[in-house]
Amino acid sequence: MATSSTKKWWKNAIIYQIYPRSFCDSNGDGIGDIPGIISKLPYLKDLGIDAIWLSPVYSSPGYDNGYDISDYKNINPEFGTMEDMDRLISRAKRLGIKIVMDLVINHTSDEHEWFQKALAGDPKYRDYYYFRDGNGRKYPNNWGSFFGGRAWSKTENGDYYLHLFSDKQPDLNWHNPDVYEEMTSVMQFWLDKGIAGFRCDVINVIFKDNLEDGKQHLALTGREHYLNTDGCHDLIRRFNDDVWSKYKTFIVGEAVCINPDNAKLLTDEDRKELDTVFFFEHMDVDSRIVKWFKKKYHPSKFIRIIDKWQNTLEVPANYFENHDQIRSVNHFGNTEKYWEKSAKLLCGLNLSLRGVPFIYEGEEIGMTNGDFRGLRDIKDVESFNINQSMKRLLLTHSVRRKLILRTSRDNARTPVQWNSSEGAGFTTGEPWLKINDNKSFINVEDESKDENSILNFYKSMIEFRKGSQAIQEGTYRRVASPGDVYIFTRESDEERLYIYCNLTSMNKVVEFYGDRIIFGNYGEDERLDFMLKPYEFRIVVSNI
Ligand code: TEU
Ligand code: CA
Repeated sequence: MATSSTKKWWKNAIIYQIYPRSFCDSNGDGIGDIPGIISKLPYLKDLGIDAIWLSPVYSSPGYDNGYDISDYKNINPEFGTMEDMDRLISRAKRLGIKIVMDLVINHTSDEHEWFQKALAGDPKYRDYYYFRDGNGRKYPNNWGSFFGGRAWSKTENGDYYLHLFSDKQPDLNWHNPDVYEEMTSVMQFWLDKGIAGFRCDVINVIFKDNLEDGKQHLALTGREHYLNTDGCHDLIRRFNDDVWSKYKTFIVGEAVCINPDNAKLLTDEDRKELDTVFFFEHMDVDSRIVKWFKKKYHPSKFIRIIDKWQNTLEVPANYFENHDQIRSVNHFGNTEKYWEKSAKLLCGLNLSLRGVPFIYEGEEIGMTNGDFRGLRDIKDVESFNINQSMKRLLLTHSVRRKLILRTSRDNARTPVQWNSSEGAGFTTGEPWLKINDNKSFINVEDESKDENSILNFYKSMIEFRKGSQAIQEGTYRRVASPGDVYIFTRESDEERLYIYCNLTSMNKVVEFYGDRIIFGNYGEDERLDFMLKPYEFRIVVSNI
């Protein structure tokens, strides 16, 4: 077993994701920024997290809110300056908080100098991307984009370039060794500044085997030519060998459409690729192929998926929400009758599973989906493109409105609610995205004062996890129970914990094990000995 000095710092870390645009605005322009983040570091310290995953702050025209990068070694002026960034890194370091940056290397912005030079005809830079002619056909191949529509757009010269995401995000050609040199230099640049690792955006699609037509697929025609290719594994191993292993990094890959076998290959310690991956299967539990078409959510299925991944990965990256998903309390909880209890249950579950838990900004106060008045309030490029695709399918406005409002990524991107004032303490100006009306009672200031709030539940649960060897390092085992109640053990040499999660809004009779309840979201006077109440979470200890 590793000693404490050789043990990897991230194995017991709790990581908090910041989506900079929506976190805290320091200068009243309605857009969150780096000085805003710095001002909230004491809050994050007090919450008890160990590291921040910072969504992109690099120079960007912002068509995909920073996931379209135009200069990897500079800061978007909307977010601040390089001095601000250096200050964020050093202030966070003083508080013992590490910073993990987003690394978006599948594509650049079309406004990146490389793409601009490529468009101007410079052969060196044309080979950084995929330019092809239509060959007399309408498109070079039949691939689809993640954001709907085709994966190719036409340039002014009449040829096409590949983009798996929006047309403002041309894909890089990872067959070109110059691209490798450029990007490893970017990684080094930031690691030398003292950042602690990367969250690698869509890492398992970066290497395209070939550009042949793909099998027809409802959303992602072509994917067999770029998902989890051998070339991708090779590249990651080289990143690790040439750069990451020289620093004490934590590398988490966002792995789209990933199954357990592929995830194991990406994260197997001996293969020296990634430390862990974000999987999507639990997020898609209620989707029909694409997330726009929903089906009923069954907690039993959700539990089976989480259990499967607990048993798949050496160190699972656990999360219930992020900037691409709807709010977890809407997704897996009940915002009508059990908003508080279900938000606390999700906190308890996330923080008692095996692995590295991620908390997304606002999740710790139980923030809910956006209360958008209509499609005009939605800003996300994905929603925009999907709306266009749905128009082509002749869906009516009211159908498109319904489908998009309940699934749009903007649901998780509404500004963080710091207090109940008009700008929610997020901004003194006009916010870039509508602030939820429920800031009146869902906000940091009020929840800090209420000892039974969701925020204070997060704080105690984080503290509990930090003090528990069983949760931090123990084994995991699911215990037989009714399908929509999740019971599992976490066990160390000293103790066995039984974790109970009732993921429904009904009372559930279950078998109780263990000796003593040591944590829960129902108070002693509300609890029942023979069953779990709606969304009840309990930790019971049994001494061994
Ligand atoms: O997301 C990749 C990804 O799979 C999502 O686009 C997903 O398909 C969609 O959000 C489901 O609604 C990453 C980033 O997290 C996302 O914000 C970026 O837009 C995308 O890559 C492109 O960089
Ligand atoms: Ca600002």
